[in-house]
Amino acid sequence: MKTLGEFIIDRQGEYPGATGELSALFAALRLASQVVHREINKAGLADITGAADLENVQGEQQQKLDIYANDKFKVALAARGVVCGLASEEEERFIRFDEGLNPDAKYVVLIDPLDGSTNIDVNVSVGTVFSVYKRVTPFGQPISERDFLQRGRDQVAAGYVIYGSSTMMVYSTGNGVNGFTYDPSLGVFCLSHKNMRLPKSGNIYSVNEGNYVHFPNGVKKYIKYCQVEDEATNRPYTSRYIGSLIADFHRNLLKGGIYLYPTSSRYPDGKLRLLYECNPIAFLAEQAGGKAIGDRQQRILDIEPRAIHERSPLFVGSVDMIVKLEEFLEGGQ
Ligand code: AHM
Ligand code: MG
Repeated sequence: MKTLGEFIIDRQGEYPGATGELSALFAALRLASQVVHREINKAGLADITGAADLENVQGEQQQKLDIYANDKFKVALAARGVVCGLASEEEERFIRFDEGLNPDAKYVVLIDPLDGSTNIDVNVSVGTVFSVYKRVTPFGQPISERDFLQRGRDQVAAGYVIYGSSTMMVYSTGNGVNGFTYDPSLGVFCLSHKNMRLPKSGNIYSVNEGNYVHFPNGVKKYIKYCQVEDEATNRPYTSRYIGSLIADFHRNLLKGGIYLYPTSSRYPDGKLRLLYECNPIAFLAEQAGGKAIGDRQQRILDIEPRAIHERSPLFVGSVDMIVKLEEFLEGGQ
């Protein structure tokens, strides 16, 4: 049995000149996620569920655990000395750690500390999703927004923690995807899913169909295609939607499937945030052999970001299913 810590040290040897900074960053993510795991497991017993009577910058109601998780990841990442700045779904502006604390740190992190947090109150899976880049601002100069507004293809690492029936961390540093299951009795993440591959095709589609009437035509037609009977292509597909991006993606990563969050009248630009939801998931999907596109069929990882909290439609999953969807997007407007 290999622990996450051992795995990271082994892998570091494969990168000549590695300084251990990325390993330290992962140690921070690991520690914060263990603390969040502990807290989530008390949901229902302690007074930690429900709304916090605060809104985030996007006008969304913050949950108590959103704020808790944000604080834990922020503190853990600041403390290791390897991160110069953090952008979070829960913070209006990026946070600087380069003033005094970590002036020479080379990484920036973008994070949704607790995604799908309304699922907490009903004991359904939630997650943390993160993205890591090298700063572009020269050392010695104050970091700026452009350190965060990098294209997804420039990610150094990305991953998520899923707090499900068990807690797992799944990540990639651009050399495949590996998954680690947390053993709370030992307090360690153990390598349980080596070199994860997204099946080339599948029979699961995941979308909030309640918004169907507001979807673009191509997406509507694709959903109908998923529902039509055809033995050769294993249709009708099965519909599975948890409403927690990480849990929906995780299932599809293991089983094969497609996740869709298109534009709708409520969310004309899509709901998911490009920088700390779409990009890390797209990076993992591609690293596992899958595909991730936006509504103009552009590769998610090639989108030039304009704002930290910018949204994007997202279609991600098994490559054959995304290619089929593209036919509908092309013809469907
Ligand atoms: P959040 O970051 O505020 O939790 O919202 C993101 C979540 C995703 O996890 C999930 O896929 C999506 O919102 C569900 O949205 P909807 O309820 O519109 O289907
Ligand atoms: Mg989110």
